[in-house]
Amino acid sequence: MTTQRHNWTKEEILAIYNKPLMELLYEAATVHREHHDPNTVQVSTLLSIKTGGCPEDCGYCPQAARYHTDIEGNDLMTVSHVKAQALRAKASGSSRVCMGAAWRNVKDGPEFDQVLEMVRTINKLDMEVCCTLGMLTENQANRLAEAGLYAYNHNLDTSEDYYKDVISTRAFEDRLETIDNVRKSNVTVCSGGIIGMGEELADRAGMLVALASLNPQPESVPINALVAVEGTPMEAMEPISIWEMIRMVATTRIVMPETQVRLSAGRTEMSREGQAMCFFAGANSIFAGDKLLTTPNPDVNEDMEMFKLLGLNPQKPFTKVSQPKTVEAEDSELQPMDEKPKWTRPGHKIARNENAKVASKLVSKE
Ligand code: SAM
Ligand code: DTB
Ligand code: SF4
Repeated sequence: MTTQRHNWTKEEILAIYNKPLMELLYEAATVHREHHDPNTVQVSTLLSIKTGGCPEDCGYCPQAARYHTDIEGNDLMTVSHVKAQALRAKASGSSRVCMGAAWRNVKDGPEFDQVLEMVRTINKLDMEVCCTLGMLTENQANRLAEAGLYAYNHNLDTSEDYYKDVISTRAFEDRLETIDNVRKSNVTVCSGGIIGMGEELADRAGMLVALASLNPQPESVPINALVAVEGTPMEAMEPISIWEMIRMVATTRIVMPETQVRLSAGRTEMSREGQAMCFFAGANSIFAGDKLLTTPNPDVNEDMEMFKLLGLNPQKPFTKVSQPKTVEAEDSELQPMDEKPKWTRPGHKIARNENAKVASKLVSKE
């Protein structure tokens, strides 16, 4: 079985999602341990550098100018304000700052230059920098890369089929094009979606098909639960149950074993027990800080207490180590084990790091 399989079908993914819960958890936790340290969780802090007034019509979003929500719009933040916020985030244990702008797309000019300066500034603080600024050209992606951007977030949000029911001002294809532009630069891809927008299970599976078929798969996949904000077309949407989040996280982990699965919007509604099950099912990243972009998020101190309770450690910046891959290969290609990572199941053969060619197609002996 290859580590990154790009030809998952919707039916296969639905079958995984609908497994008896204990089977699903066991399978997801097993995949998780083969590729990640189960006790390490990456922590990102969101910063809304340009809030509100967006021309798009994303049905879930409180920042769309056309909806009457309570959020306070702002102009682009100054670089010094961003630096101060990044320092706070670092002091509270975050390894990454993710800057969001309520833009349809990036426009070349002084505002983009200011964002590039923000990226350079945070980079100098020895933190990973992520941006989510809407659609990007290849040239803009390269300029962000040169400034030191680590990741670009651009969510598919839902399946291609359901996309038009959620957003009419751009198409699913446009999202894929931006992701492709990011992929051509050396910035890592962060792309995921939202559950609880009235979609069918088949749409959740469809979104995972689209994400998993990206080659390579995104380095990180945020799974958001809809935050139903008054004034948006989705204000009256029923909240999802924690079991749906656990199933979605577990399924994402199984179909994208190497990716960092981020438990994103919606954590204020989740108990510690619920979040613990998500971490067990393969979530290994969160957004921390008392605000997401415009809506509330758990208090940092409460998150750190939860980490302590669960024995989780925040990941240090720039330390993501991909675990050896598990694919079909001849036994003869394998080198003897040097040292087995403590989170790898017994019976799995591990390649020596120096044997990079073979390491990229290691074997799982089941
Ligand atoms: N404007 C850029 C864009 O759309 O790509 C970047 C910012 S946008 C707010 C980033 C992501 O936040 C969206 O793609 C969506 O997945 C998520 N998001 C926005 N509003 C949300 C809500 N109410 N609940 C959950 N996720 C939400
Ligand atoms: C992502 O997938 N979730 C984050 C981040 N990427 C940019 C944003 C969540 C926003 C929730 C609604 C709000 O706070 O405005
Ligand atoms: Fe604008 Fe992004 Fe919100 Fe859509 S999700 S309305 S593009 S800020």
